[in-house]
Amino acid sequence: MARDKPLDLLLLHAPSVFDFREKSIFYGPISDVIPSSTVFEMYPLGFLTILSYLQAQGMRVRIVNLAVRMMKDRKFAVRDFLASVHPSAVGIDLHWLPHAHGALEVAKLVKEIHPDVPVIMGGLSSTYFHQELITYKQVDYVLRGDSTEIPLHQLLLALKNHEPLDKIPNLTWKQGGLPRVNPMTFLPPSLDYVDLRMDLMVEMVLRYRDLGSVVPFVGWLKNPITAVFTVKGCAHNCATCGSSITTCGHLTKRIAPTFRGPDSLVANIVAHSRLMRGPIFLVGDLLQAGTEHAEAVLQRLKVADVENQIVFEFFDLPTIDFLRRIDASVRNWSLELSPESHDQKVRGAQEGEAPYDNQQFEEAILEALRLRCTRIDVFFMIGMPQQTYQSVQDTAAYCERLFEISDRRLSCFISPMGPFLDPGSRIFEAPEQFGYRMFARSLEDHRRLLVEPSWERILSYETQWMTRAELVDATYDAAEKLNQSKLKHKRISTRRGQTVAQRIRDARQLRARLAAGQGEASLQGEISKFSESTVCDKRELFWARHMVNFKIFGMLEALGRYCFRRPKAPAAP
Ligand code: B12
Ligand code: SF4
Repeated sequence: MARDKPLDLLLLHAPSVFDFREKSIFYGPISDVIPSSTVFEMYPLGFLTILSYLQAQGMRVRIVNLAVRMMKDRKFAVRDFLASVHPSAVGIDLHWLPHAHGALEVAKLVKEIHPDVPVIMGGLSSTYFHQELITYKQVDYVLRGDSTEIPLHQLLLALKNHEPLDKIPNLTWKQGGLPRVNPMTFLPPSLDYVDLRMDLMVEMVLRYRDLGSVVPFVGWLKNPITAVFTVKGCAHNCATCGSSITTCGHLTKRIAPTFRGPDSLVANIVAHSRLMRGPIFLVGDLLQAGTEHAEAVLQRLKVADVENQIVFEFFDLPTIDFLRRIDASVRNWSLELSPESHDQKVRGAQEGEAPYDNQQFEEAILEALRLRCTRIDVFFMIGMPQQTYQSVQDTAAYCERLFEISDRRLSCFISPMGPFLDPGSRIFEAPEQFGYRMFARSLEDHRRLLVEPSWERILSYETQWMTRAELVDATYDAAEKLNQSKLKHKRISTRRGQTVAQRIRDARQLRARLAAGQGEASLQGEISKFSESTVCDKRELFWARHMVNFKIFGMLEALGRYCFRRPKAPAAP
């Protein structure tokens, strides 16, 4: 068998807490309204843009989702796996702060096993904490910014050719053991040079005979939702967000959002639709770029006429007219809306000023339901400024009102903001000013919090309106109310509703046992079941399944490209 080209970059995604399989930590419902679990096993979309870009430059890249492999196979030994691969460089994402523990532990293992292989970290949290991150022995390089494909390529070439590193933009590194911070000069003005190529995922599966390493989250093969990013940065200024306009101005130096061109965006949607039938999520509010831009996207979508469901999210409320335009252009569409609270005061404190009131919100919902919109998911959050326990319960009651005025296509979700405040968000930078008290500031503080025994103690903040204990109470009480409303209005089956209700009761009991000082060891193995599907059943997040989720013809095309272009490699361990 022909020997495969050497691996230029191995991209690793760590679990949130490295040894989660041995620990008994009661994480709570912190991941109930996202597809991944409390292990936060989803890797950044940026892994796929890095893969696409570097591969187009002739480099070989492999993505290994260690978190998924560890979840799927309790015996999967990370050390043995790492010893079996021989990449020229290793990249690890510390994009989301909840990976502060796992990402650093994986980096440590890589360094132990391959002391001469450079370890490169990247992502938004790496960017925020780059000065601290570079002081860890296991970290050689940190690439800052929200777009790293090109600087990463430059870095890999420079390392290969033993060239100087002082001109590589956005790089934090070490020279003679001392930290060096190169200026942050790379900020692409357009996003059309990168793509999210799913066919390369198929190729990776074939090349390494390894499906488990590529899937974005456990359960993805049954619910293959995919995403297309439309923007970097944001025009909004939500106080808790680590990617708001204020935060980006400091962190990534992006003072205004940059939008992906309509041609590139729709071409990417079409490419996804050739491979799979699942919904395609447009990450970011198209209207942020103005109606002309959004219209241009809709026109192209109309021509493309893909059969997949297209999921639109809006940060502001779309106008009635724009909803009608979507309906006229896309045959299968749904909406994600995040008013965060029903309470104008809270919404105003979170977003600077409340962008719309409940009446306008309801009008938009009713119009979407009058049209062909197949699904509306409405998200609310707990832990915002000015938000009291009572306000959270009133939000749950407001969900009941939404159920009353709508039909089964609409569902509501409520979840706590956590486990951490986003680094660099306006609240993170000035907690007292917003009425917050923080329990962690540095990367190391957050790393330590992650291994506390319960989510009440893992939460990195409390507010002058709710202590950590009250945030937990508010969550379970609101979740109970919402679950009852969902049952009453037939948003979920009786069985599902009863299971969620039981899980909430169990989680409360577990909390009481932990508070009573019962050793964590006595709870070994029990805890994970109290941390999932408590505030809602995770399956509510997913779309109706297809008989066959993937398209045979598209897969064969990818297979053909792989067979005729590439030599075969030995199977992955
Ligand atoms: C879409 C999105 C999601 C999607 C997932 C998308 C995904 N797989 O990446 C969903 C909804 C599932 C999600 C979940 C979560 N999210 Co989110 N998400 C976003 C959002 C809105 C857009 C991200 C995006 O489109 N990026 C574009 C892609 C192409 O770029 P990228 O992935 O960032 O990668 C580039 C760089 O970051 C960097 N990079 C990243 N990794 C690496 C690794 C290396 C080695 C290198 C060199 C570079 C590098 O280079 C990449 C290529 O240029 C941002 C906010 C925003 N407007 O940015 C929040 C955001 C990133 N999410 C955030 C959070 C907190 C979360 C959750 C922890 C929330 C929770 N408690 O559930 C979870 C974590 C999920 C998990 N890992 O399992 C925070 C992060 C704050 C922080 N610093 O920790 C953000 C900033 C804002 C927010 N509050 O939502 N999220
Ligand atoms: S939370 Fe607010 S600031 Fe952050 S990406 Fe969403 S709309 Fe923009």
